[in-house]
Amino acid sequence: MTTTAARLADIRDKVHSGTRLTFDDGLFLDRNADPFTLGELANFVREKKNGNVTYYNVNQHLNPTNVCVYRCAFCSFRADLKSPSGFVMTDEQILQRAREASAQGATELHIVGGLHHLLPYEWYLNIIRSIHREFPDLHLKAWTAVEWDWFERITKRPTKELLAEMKEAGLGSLPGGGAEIFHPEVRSKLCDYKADADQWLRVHREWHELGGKSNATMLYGHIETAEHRLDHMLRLRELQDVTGGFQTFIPLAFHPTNNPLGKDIPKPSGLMDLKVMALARLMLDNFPHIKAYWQMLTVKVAQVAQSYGADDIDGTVVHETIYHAAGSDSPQELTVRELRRLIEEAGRVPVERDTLYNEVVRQAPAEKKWATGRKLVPLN
Ligand code: V47
Ligand code: SF4
Repeated sequence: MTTTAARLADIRDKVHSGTRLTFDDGLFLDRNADPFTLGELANFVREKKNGNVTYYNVNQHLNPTNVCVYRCAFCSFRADLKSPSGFVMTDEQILQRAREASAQGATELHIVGGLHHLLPYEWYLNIIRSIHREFPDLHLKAWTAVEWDWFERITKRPTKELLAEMKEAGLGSLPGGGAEIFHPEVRSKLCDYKADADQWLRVHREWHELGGKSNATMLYGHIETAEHRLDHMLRLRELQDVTGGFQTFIPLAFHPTNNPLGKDIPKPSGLMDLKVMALARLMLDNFPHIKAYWQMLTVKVAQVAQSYGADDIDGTVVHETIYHAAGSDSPQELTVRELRRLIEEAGRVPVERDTLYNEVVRQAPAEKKWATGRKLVPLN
């Protein structure tokens, strides 16, 4: 047996016996394992944790403003304060979106946006309070750790106090955005001024300490190396060992259109998407779920990813703007029927979940509501 084959056999044994992989194991796999082997190993873990199920949810995205004080090099969504493309939604527009989501059977509203130069923290708090008051059944997954760090900067109040206050007002969970790549070698080039790795991790730790759940992301396929990706995942794994508050890890493929970073960098290939997905499943042994976010991976790769470690495909997602600004050619929404069909086609059993991974059992299928007055969007 060659040294490479022996090392791979050793890692295979570790995976099969549930032994945690090290940074060096991950690096070895990243450099040496072929896609079939990676898929086989990740699928073993995926099926051990989640059987044959692929989760989806019925959700909508709400981005109340795109005006942002930061200038992340990868961002195609932000606008300057005085830019004609900048927007701030009115209270009524925001409530109208929540009304629309609720009427269409959504269980979750995913709310994130820019860090506006002038809007006070109370504006963000009021969004949560007013939506929750009118639609208490809608789970509000809102504000990334970068936004929480911003709230601390503008209020001079500790994030834990703000998190507790917003929880009281109706906040349901935290989304995983803003993580990008934690390692300072890369982070300083992507987004030098916003919350750093320690601040991002602290906000999630505090939220977990308050009894909340959250997600984590990683933006890959730009200037980072395999070492940076592994470092990122291991920092998350370490916090998860302490709190257990993360639900899902979501690798986000870099989209290069309309942003400074994308000038000389192509979109990551489908094979890279699958490799990152598989390594995430293998390294993050304490994360219950890995999500293949179809909006950014494309429907086709998200389907294949169900055999490369992923057990979640996200939701019906209406009004997605962050990826579409950056060149995503995925459809803006999928109906429940389409989502279920593509999961079944991938050989998995579709299960609708709420944000906290409770199964949603509906009297009338959500697709009936979705079909009303809506055009079915063909799969790409
Ligand atoms: O933090 C921005 C990323 C994130 C680009 O928690 C880009 O369930 C690629 O976090 N190319 C926001 N990525 C989206 C996000 C998310 C998405 C789906 C589900 C969940 C969840 C969270 O989008 C940002 C940033 O990392 N992003 N621009 C771009 N050009
Ligand atoms: Fe602002 Fe977020 Fe875009 Fe960075 S990624 S510029 S923080 S909107």
